Amino acid sequence: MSTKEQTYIMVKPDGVQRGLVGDIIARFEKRGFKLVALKLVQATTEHLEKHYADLKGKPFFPGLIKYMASGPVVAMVWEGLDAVKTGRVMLGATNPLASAPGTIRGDYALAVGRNICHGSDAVESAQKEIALWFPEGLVQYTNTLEGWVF
Ligand code: FUP
Repeated sequence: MSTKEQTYIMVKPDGVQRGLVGDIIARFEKRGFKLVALKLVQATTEHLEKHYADLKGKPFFPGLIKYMASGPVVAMVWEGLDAVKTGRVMLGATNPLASAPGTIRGDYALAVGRNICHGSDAVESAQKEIALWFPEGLVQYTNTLEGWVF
């Protein structure tokens, strides 16, 4: 059964610098997800180490943190039916070479270490990531276009 969820989606520094923010936002808007939080952030290494705590110890971890701290990221929360799973489908596989055309990574990326965007991989991690990136809370509003955006 599909349920209304919130997911944390982030445009990484390469996505911001390549001018892909608008395209990525447009894809989530057009699909029918509701934007409930959005900001441009220059993250500290400490903050990024918390975000990627599960990957600490991986050989690529230091390079990943350096990449993610190399410029601002766009932090967003999108809400809608099966937002976590559907968001990951829209992003494509972690390794862009394995991402299908039509996905964000499949259309714009080649290297796993420059894969443009992040999306929560489970409802529990989405909740943790949303709390980490938006401690101030989300924006509450009602969408009047009933039946389109849930
Ligand atoms: P994802 O959930 O798709 O973000 O994938 P992971 O949590 O496994 O990896 C997080 C990030 O680490 C990826 F987006 C890119 C980076 N990474 C590498 O640089 N090399 C790898 O072999 C795996 C991941």
